[in-house]
Amino acid sequence: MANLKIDKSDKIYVAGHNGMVGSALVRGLQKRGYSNLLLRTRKELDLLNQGSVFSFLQKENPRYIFLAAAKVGGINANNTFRGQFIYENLAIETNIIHGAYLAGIKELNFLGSSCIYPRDCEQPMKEEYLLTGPLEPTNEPYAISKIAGIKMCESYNRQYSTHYVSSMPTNLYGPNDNYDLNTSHVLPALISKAHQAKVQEDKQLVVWGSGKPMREFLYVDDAADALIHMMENNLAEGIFNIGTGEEVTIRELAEIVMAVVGFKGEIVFDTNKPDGTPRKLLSVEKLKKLGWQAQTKLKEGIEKSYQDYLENHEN
Ligand code: GFB
Repeated sequence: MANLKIDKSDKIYVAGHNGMVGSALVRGLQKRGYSNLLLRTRKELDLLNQGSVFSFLQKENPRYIFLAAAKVGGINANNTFRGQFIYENLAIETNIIHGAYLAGIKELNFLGSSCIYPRDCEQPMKEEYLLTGPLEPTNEPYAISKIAGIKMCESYNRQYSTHYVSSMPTNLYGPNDNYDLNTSHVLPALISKAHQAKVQEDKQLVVWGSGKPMREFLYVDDAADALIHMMENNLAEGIFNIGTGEEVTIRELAEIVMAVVGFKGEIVFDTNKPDGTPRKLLSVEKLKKLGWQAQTKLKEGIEKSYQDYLENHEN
């Protein structure tokens, strides 16, 4: 357990507050009455710049840090921008985690991803399966950077008695998602493609890969809720998976998206595109035992996301 309970007026730094997870965290924290949020845009603070990050943390000295800043993207972005994914994520993590330690900040929650687990991992994937086998090649640089972050938290806790925890969310979606078809994840891509196909009265929806991989999807406000729950429960160390415990095939996902969007054409699979990991279902028992469970059903979450797409991202 960490030292003291967090107070609603304590200064909380959300790194990456303009991203999908960071913005959901800000919504969630404000809803619960946290009134002292420390936020910096990329223009105000370059997280790749070690000196700037160190002096910012020294000066502001937040009580708690959510490390939600990261270079992220879907299967194509991960596979194409491999150098940027490993470098930028390592730089952001080392700057913030080491900077937090230097500034005497004891509590931090580091966000990773379910792709840290081995490609052919036993399912559902428990936290203890980390580093028990080779990784999925399409996102290995990203996964390695996130594993480094987990190990930094663990090592700093042991050597310096910090309370740095790591959270591993499954595939997230929701407001503020990225709809660029080259770099996005599958869910926003399918929402955008199905909508455009409906508007243009196309007959087909192109889905990458075989449609057979299975994925677990969590609405981002639920993920934020889990992260705040972790903070409020004073968790002090370890890895915590965040997911729904339920999975669908990519084909099933495309069918749900088509039903929500109202596109009635047929699905065609572009098998020149990679499938990636065959399955990655998280075991969510650890957080469940601590009283947290996802609330938003997949169809309901997709309906909300489609609404956000129509209001904010269609053009
Ligand atoms: O969401 P996604 O890009 O990433 O793709 P991953 C999931 C599955 O959906 C893959 C298929 O099998 C894709 O081939 N898919 C079908 C599509 N149609 C599309 C499409 O139009 N766009 C996209 N993007 N996919 C990422 C990792 O893995 O997930 C990251 O690369 C991270 O490291 C993140 O862990 C959560 O689930 O395969």
